[in-house]
Amino acid sequence: MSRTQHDLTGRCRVCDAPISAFMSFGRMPIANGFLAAEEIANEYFFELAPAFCSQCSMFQLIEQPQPDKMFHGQYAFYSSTSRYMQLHFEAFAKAVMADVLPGRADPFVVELGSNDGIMLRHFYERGIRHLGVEPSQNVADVARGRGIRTISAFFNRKLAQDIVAEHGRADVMLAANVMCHIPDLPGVAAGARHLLKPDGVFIFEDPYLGDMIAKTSYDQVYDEHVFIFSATSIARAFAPHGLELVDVAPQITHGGSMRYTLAPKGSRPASARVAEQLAKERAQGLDRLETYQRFKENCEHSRARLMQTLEQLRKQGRRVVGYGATSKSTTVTNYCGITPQHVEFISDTTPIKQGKLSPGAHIPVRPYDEFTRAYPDYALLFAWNHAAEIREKEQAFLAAGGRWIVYVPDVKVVA
Ligand code: DWN
Ligand code: ZN
Repeated sequence: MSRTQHDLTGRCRVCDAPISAFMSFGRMPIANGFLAAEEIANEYFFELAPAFCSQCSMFQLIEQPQPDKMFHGQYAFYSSTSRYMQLHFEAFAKAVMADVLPGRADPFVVELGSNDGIMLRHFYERGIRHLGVEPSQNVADVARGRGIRTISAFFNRKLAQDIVAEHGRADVMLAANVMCHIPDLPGVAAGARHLLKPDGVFIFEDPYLGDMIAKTSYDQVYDEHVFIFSATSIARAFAPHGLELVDVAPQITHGGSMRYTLAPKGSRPASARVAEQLAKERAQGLDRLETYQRFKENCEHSRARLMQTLEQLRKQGRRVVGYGATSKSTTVTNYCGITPQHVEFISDTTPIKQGKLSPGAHIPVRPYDEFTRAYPDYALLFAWNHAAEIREKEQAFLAAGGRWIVYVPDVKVVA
């Protein structure tokens, strides 16, 4: 029997309280499941429905595909495709070296979901002991090719024990845009507590729930993002495992992210920023179900506005091309009903995506030169989180009369 919106219920992945979906984005394919025409018949779909746990405040998916359907030897996202993100991770690594590593003898740094080594390379280049844990073989191979020590595995308590047995405990654990992908958050928290030294720290960042709610950036919700975190939910999820939230730092990456620092309870004082952030989240209503019911209405409104714009341009015979075959765009195209009649193709610089069709909507993905060779009238900015970098390099598109269609925080056509 196929499940409907009404029976989308389950148990909180963190605290086990009963939860139910407050909305459904409908039938969704794997966000990074770019495919060939002959694979369409076997395309996998699931129901993308988020829930909010009133007990621990965790925003989560009711249903998530099996991890090996999403992270495997053909994983389509290579972190190093954005120059700005390279700079961001260099700064992140340097901040860790300056703030945490001084005074530590032969420190050991472990990164979860280290992808192609975009952050660990800075530790490797300085001869710092490091280990990447990356389940997607193809991106891990890129890191290994650069000399970065990487194992291909999913992190959990058992793996933490194996790492301790082979390398000893970690001074620092890092993760960027990874923790929100792991359904067994309690298992990772327990593994982290085991792996960390008593004075170690776990620093990770992920898209921030407060930004997603404020900007109606619903495209952060897709199969890989089983959670969207807040300081409130992170503090509550890690406390039972002896890890305390001791710092938070907002980031501009991925449309608004938060960096969380956790440490063994009592090992260091919590910064005043933590209490401030928790108060801010209460004021925003992140701990109340009504906030998510309003978010649902905002999503519906955004969808209507975007489709109205695209339909109008289609009727006028304008050429619209998508910019950036992001994971996020899979939610947008499938939730809104965007077809190849609305968007001729999606331009993307990632070779593994090119020549394929976008998941579910089956819009062709083409190399970037096809965008520059004959500029469209409009470019739908699916990679809106990289807007600064993209607008800087696409001035010729605007000069040629091209216009951007953006949908975060509002649907707008901009020069
Ligand atoms: O959490 C995740 C984040 C970090 O990365 C993963 N679940 C998967 C992935 O999400 P995404 O695919 O939404 O990430 P991006 O960084 O928004 O993807 C950008 C896409 O756009 C890439 O396919 C590369 C492409 N691109 C491009 O064609 N031209 C990007 C830039 C900056 C460009 O100039
Ligand atoms: Zn809960």
